[in-house]
Amino acid sequence: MGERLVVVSNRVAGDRPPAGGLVFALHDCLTQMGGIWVGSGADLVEAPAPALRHAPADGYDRYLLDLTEDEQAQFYLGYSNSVLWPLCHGRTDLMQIKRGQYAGYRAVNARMADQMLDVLDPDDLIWIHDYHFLPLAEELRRRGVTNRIGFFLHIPFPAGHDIGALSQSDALMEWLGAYDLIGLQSERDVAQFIGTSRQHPGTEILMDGRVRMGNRLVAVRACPIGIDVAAFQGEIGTGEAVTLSKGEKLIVGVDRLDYSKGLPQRFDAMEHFLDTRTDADPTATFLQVAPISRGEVAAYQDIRQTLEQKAGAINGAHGTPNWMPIRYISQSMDRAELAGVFRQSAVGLVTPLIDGMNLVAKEYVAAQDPDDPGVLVLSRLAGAAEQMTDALQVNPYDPTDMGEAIRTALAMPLDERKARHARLLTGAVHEDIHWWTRTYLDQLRQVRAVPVFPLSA
Ligand code: GDG
Repeated sequence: MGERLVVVSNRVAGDRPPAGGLVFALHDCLTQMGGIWVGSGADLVEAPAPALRHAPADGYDRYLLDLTEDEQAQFYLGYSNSVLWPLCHGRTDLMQIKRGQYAGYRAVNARMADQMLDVLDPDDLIWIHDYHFLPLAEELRRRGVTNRIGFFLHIPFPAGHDIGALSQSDALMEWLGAYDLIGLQSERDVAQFIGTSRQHPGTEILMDGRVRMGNRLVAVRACPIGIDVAAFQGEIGTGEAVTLSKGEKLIVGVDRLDYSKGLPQRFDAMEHFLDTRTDADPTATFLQVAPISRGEVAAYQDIRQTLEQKAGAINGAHGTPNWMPIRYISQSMDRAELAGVFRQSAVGLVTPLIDGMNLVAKEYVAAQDPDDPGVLVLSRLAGAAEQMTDALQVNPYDPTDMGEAIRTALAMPLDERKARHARLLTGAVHEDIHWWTRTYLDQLRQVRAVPVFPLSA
């Protein structure tokens, strides 16, 4: 049998075309290459099924592990999103370590490995995604799987000093040692990984950039995810436009409602801009779209309240009967509408406190009119900042810095806007989503974590 691609990720595309981000990228890759996609089902079940549920899709096969309510609580909302997500985003203060979560996380990974054995072939190229399934390769290896297994972490690799907050910090490195290739979003993440590896017993950094982990050699590479530029541009013009008055400029932010996205600081930046406004500044309305995600986790409820209060206070202080400076929407928008709003906006604000990559930054650039483009204001702490050096880069913790960047962006001459945009667009087109999958999978085919002698035999 020839090579077949097996992708594993928590979310799997449903029957309708996927809306964005990771799911879109993997759907696109599998549609082109064929293969199978393994992940969690959308609905909860009463009791675990004895096998993965087969759900064919157009061009590839899906196999779903349906979670019980308890597994959803411990594996997904618990260990994945209340422990690993805050850890990787530098928010150890928001970690909610509770009894049963870790066991639930391990149990779902073990069950996934057990049930995957029924669908795996010896020549399969296995590509596991994200923090939900960190231990999956180790589980598969224990069951005798010798295939090449790659991992891609979509979120930042945790800082060395934060990892101590994870009760299973040693296990983390052992899980990673079971892969052949660890893909990370940015060079910053690779540096974090190397720094952490140095402190981990039994791990050694080799001259060729590989890492000896226990008795295996693992390759670690930065491979920044991109978008399908043409597909996103194809959405423009099909959605409804935002109504603005004459001369009014639009500033846009689009993020899942998440504490890593720097939204309170962004609202403060808008407040700074309004507080220091002069007659030279145009009237600018800030539209923030922030669909609720992980609403069951307490930290996500808190951020929502904070934003509602800030929006109300800023509008109360600066609004007039005919104009409100902030339009804040906590519902999801249609993708076509989103593309149109990006196109209409003079400024795109993408200011996460930390982010693995951030696809909105790339989508904003893709959506601009090259003859009259808007300006991207980008956090220097987003993974995307390494590639997108022609954005106006800001410190997302500093509302004054961001407020002044809004002013600079609104006043930027057309020539400079065009030059910056052209370079950003060239980058987004060159390192797009197809480049990402091709580059990652080519590397996975080339590397092999050959077993070597243990360090201290
Ligand atoms: C993780 C990492 C990394 C948002 N609101 C709406 C909507 N979106 C779409 C955006 C974009 C996607 O969701 C969000 O992607 P991001 O990359 O910005 O962020 P995460 O969800 O945190 O993704 C991140 C990514 O994985 C991929 O590796 O870049 O760093 O955290 O596509 O447009 N789409 C629609 N309506 C909305 O209201 N239709």
